Amino acid sequence: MAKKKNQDAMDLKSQRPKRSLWRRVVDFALTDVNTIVEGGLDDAAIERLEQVLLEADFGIDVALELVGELERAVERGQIKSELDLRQLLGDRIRAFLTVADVEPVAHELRRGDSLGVVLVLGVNGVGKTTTVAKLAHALQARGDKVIMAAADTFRAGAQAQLKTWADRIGAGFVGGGDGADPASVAFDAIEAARARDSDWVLVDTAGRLHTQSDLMKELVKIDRVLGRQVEGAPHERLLVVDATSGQNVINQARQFGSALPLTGLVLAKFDSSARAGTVVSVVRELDVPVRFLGTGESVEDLDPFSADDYVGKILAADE
Ligand SMILES: Nc1nc2c(ncn2[C@@H]2O[C@H](COP(=O)(O)OP(=O)(O)O)[C@@H](O)[C@H]2O)c(=O)[nH]1
Ligand SMILES: [Mg+2]
Repeated sequence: MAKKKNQDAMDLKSQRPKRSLWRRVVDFALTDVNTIVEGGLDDAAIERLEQVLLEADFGIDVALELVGELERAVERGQIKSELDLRQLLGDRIRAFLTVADVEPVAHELRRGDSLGVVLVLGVNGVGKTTTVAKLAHALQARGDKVIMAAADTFRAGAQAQLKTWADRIGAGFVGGGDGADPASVAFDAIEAARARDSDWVLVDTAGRLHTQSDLMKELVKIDRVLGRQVEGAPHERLLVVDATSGQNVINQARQFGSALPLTGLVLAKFDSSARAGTVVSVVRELDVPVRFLGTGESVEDLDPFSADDYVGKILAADE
């Protein structure tokens, strides 16, 4: 479990540090910002800018909107310097990331009076189990008592993987063995939390069953069992997505989101080759806020998501 946090994200093909979105906008799309300030955006520059935004996975709608806004601002003479340009992009991207009815402290997990129940969802391999471990670690570090529930009973070894994390973190563990009924694991975990006076139950789930509809049915069943046992549970339904998988993330979010109302997204693997725009297009498309970024493989590698930090990072002036 190497910690990669301190390494610069690398563009694997070129082995050079990855350029920030801002650098790419300036270097590839708007080769000479002064010309644009004076003479406006010509078709070639517009096309290059769209290209840069699409390559960064903003998706077609957001890319077109951003370019349109920029064009209008240039026409109105509102862009007088590189700084104006950067500010405009930053403001627009920040606006895209703002979901209407989200509390300001988006990373605080919602909970009930006696117990907080968090259901963690997502397709295979995206980082669900690791995210459960990271959340458990963060909650335990502030003095809360956590039970990790292994409701992925489908994939061989999934139970053992979660148990290993629980032991390492010092959290409680409830499982049912490979092949057990996941809803009964969820049930047992709530019972155990009451018996042990725990503060949280974090439910890890399967990412794949025999069919997609089997999976969704199972998740809905787990959800219902949790809701019957604890008022308002699950208080969070977090969808974990792999930040490197680009626009596929949107399809995943749509599928899970149509089975259960999601309360937030966790973008795992944000440390590797995440493209800047994925976050923006997902939030825009689904109106579900990003709550955390996974930034590595160890338990500390989970950052609360902040739109300001995010925009600051992707529009950083230096490479
Ligand atoms: N680099 C990196 N790797 C991660 C991150 N989160 C999970 N992983 C790795 O992704 C792989 C799959 O993770 P896992 O939690 O088992 O996925 P699950 O199938 O959704 O439960 C493992 O090798 C994890 O170490 C992350 O934020 N960054
Ligand atoms: Mg797993």
